[in-house]
Amino acid sequence: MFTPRPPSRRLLGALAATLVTLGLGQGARAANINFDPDGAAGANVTRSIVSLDYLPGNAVSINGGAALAQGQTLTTLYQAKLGGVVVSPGGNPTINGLNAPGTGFEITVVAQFQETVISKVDTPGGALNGSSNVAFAIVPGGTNFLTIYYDNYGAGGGTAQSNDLAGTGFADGVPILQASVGTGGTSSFLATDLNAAIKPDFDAAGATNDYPGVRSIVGTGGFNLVANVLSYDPNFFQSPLVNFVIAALSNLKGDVQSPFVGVDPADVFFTGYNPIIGSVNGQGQDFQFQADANQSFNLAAVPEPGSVVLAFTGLATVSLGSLRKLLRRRSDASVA
Ligand SMILES: [Ca+2]
Ligand SMILES: [Ca+2]
Ligand SMILES: [Ca+2]
Repeated sequence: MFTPRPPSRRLLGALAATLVTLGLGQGARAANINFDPDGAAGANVTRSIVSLDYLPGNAVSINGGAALAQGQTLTTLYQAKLGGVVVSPGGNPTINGLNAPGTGFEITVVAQFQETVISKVDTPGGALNGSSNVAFAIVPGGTNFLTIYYDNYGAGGGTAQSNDLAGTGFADGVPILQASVGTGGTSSFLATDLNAAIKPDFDAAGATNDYPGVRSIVGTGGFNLVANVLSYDPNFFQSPLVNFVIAALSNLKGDVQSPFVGVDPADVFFTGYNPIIGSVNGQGQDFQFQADANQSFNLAAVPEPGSVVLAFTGLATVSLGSLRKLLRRRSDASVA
């Protein structure tokens, strides 16, 4: 099995510096990007897209279960497959072969990052309710990466179409974008039935309860990851990417929620991690939840000719000033 290697610290440091000097320092701008879902070699055409629209996928916060406490930092894993693209002015064009069983191709996203509990408000409630409202900040450190794969599984070659229930096939094929999950992101979750004696089934997705006997607390939330692009394949991403936002924000729509209703809970994550949720998800060690995200992009801002001229003028002024100072010191020294 191919396990994605997290980018080295040195590379991340270099990236951060580059972002400040080239991209974010000059104000990256949100924009449509040109995206070819099967690369230059595949039959699908390049489109100007507003966002990548992922299908509901799986996330797990390790140690995010019953013992979750304010100030705690925990690791979260996320994996999902692309369902389509959103174009402007509105629409989801058909992408031929995307997720076609056996014969097609897929685009999958996997991420690992750390988050810290910045607030946790528990409300006792009555016999049925009892709520907990938790807010997180995405923090640097630990193993941190986000990778998008293109996998032409229909062509053979030993890769696999991803399987949500098994949790397999998400980190194979060809990496077409590598990023680090940066600071500035947030996430939240509101659990609403902590006191209920009988919790709903953990797996209410599809025709089958694949986790008989396992139940879950009920709640919804959202996340908003800001990721910095380390590298990308220009055969797929045909715009100068700087960073992007991958978000599942609509609490009402249940973009983040448990129990699972729109996708089967994964047995294992792409790192090989088996969630430890116990008999009630959210009351054991880990917390596993459904996450339905969209990804929108920021492009490098092209500096205007005027600002470049000003910058050079500024440098010239400093240099001339230093020169004058130096000359003055020399003449002072010669007087003394
Ligand atoms: Ca193509
Ligand atoms: Ca795959
Ligand atoms: Ca199921």
